[in-house]
Amino acid sequence: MKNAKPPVVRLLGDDLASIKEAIGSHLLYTVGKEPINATARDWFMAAAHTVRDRVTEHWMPTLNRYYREDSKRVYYLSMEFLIGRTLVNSLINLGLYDTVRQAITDLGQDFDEVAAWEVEAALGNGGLGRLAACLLDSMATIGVPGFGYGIRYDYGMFTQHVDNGWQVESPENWLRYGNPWEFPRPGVIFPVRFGGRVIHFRDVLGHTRSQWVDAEEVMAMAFDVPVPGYGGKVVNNLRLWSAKSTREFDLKYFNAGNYIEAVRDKNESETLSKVLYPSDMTDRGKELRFKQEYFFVAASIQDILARFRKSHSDWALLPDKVAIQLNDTHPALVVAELMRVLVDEHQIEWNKAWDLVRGCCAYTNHTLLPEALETWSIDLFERVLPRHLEIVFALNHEFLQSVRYRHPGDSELLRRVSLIAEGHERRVRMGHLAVIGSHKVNGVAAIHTGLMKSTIFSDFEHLSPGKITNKTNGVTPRRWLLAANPTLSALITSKIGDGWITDLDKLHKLEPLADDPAFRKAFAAVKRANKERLAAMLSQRLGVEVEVESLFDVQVKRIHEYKRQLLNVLHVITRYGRIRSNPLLNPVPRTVIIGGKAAPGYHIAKLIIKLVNDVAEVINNDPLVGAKLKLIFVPNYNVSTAELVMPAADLSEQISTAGTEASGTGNMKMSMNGALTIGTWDGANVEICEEVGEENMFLFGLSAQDVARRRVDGYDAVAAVKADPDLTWALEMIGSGFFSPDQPDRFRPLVDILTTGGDHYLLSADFPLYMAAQERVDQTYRDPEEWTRKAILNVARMGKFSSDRTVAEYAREIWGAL
Ligand code: 26V
Repeated sequence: MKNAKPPVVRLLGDDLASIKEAIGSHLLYTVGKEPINATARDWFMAAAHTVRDRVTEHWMPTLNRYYREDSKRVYYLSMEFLIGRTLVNSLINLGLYDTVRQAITDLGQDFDEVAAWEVEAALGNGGLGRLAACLLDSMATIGVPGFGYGIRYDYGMFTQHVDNGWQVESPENWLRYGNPWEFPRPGVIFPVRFGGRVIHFRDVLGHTRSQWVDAEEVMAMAFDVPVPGYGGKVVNNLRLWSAKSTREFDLKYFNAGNYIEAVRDKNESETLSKVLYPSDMTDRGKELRFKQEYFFVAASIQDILARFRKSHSDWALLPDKVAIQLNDTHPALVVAELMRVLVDEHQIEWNKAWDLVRGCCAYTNHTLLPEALETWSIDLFERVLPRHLEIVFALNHEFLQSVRYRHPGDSELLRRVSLIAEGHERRVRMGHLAVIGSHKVNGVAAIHTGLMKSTIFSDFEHLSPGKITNKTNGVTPRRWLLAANPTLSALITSKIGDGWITDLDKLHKLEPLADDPAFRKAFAAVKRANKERLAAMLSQRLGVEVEVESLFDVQVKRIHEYKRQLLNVLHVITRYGRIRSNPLLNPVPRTVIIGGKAAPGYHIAKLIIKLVNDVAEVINNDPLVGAKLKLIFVPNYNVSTAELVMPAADLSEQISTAGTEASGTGNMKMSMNGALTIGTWDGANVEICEEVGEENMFLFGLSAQDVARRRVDGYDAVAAVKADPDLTWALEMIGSGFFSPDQPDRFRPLVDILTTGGDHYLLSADFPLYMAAQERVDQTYRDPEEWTRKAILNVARMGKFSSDRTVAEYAREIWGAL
């Protein structure tokens, strides 16, 4: 009877009366309050627990079913999961949104206010972490047995304040009031070791064996977060590891009577999961970061293998039952760790172990930028993970032997593909380790995958043709359309039914409606309402009033030179100059909205934020300009802010230097919500264009090939600036201190980067083309019917960019799990 299917027992009611009663009970029994003294946060907690109970009812049966059916599990290993708030999303996925909203209202509370008390889970920097969250939603929705593994940081992404125009970071203690969505698992706890040394010996059979000894130990304790798919039937698991000092460690000190020392050291060993590194491209080489990577890799591998061993004794089955997806190289230590466990701890023969590792692992690359490609110094590696370094050396030796065999005499090739970069300091290349340890490697948009093959991994493409494949990113339409834009969703559903929610290609049915004036009117009204909603937030949070009739021109993303927020500002300044020099000009009124965080140590990015704010200060207070132009920096751009901003955008700015933005996902979110894109031939913009048609976008600028060619030929930035009077003037304004009279040379570094510094991201090369594209934007916006028609076609043709499609491709072509 072991395999008999147990009935799914549901004890909890989903009707209004049951929900009201449940919220009341949780308020009393879980929160410990009564309606008379409950705060909005208390009501949030009560509502969250009510929802969590109902999620949990499907969670255990899902996990039991995977066990019973011995399903192949997909493990998504990621240092980041940028989840955002959970309440509304879970309600929607469970089909309980209307009921719970009504229940809370009946209980005398404002639902939106209650929901706003949720502190978002910001365990990620940006695109990479948010993608992980979208893929989890889609895995649960389409029924892939997907398990996320990550770190439960005490401090996730910092909160950004703007003080006198400058970014100021403050730590976000998101767990302060407790996290209602997590289940602590004090019983699921694994040791993770660091340091020590390796001993080599011969076993009874005469085989050479290695053992890692004298290492320090930290414990990894699991916290589980249920992940409900749309429809609520499948609920997967996200397991986040938290560091705990070991018991032996506690006793050693306490018994010695050294209480204070013990507590101090205990805290130290628990720093591993304290804080997310807030820089998404740099901060390489930091020891704590390396330890964090190993910490979650070691814990996850123990957990994965323990689960496998519960139902299997034959190791050869591992790749049939376990798929491990490496989200960038951050978990690439999996390759060495899995080898170590299989060979050293389970005495599996080296070559067999290697086949198992490669059978399980696959690696996703998310950037080509050299400063973000991880390498670790041999010194650090050896000190922290001595046995792993031996394994890396051994793998490298074998790999290079195989290359040498196929390409005798090509020592340059060996040098290029080696896992070890030789320089003044030798370093382990984590990308190369991930590539050789995986059966598939993928990029996140067609152009990015193409560039991977022709640049950073070109040698591997020749050595193993077919290993590198493309999996274009997507976003979950549940959070980014259904939840974020209820009015547009209702309009869509009223016309084509609700099938689009799980089959986004169905949006195609909207196409004919682009030519229906009544539908256009309704669509435009929805956009206007969303702009009003955003305007209200801006007014309340920043005290600025914006004109809802104006074109909302939005660039929201991390602040990076390659993303070229500076190019956006140069356009704004040019526009300002034109308005000032011609007061009779009647331009299309614009509200330019910029939001994003800068890495705390990235001075140029912080200076760009200051520039945006200083320029805004001048323009927004110039009576000659009025509503014709406004510039607004939205502080603390995060998932919750994105949910307000995306539906309100008219124009989506995606203007990275071609070849630098791997995919972008904000581009998809805005297009899906009816914004037109002004963008470069970069990342997923290229594929969005293939879908929606070039006539429905404003693409401009150099191609990735043009960019590469200019850089090789040598680019004369000074000449490029001189050649363009608008650009010359805008830079002159910035450089002369017009926007910073209190400190005229404040922005000199920015001007220098674009001139004497050589303008690495080629802003000056694209500037005239960008201005021309902005001109086309204005002309189109002057014809509201035409604008709305294009906006509708954007929505109708975004089906490809559902993360359901992305996950289905991974499942079929990489994981073998659909
Ligand atoms: C690198 C590092 C370096 C060490 C310190 C911490 C850290 C954290 C993250 C990263 C890699 C960031 C790469 C990244 O976020 N790429 C973005 O991935 C998105 C999802 O695929 C994609 O849409 C964006 O275009 C891409 O920039």
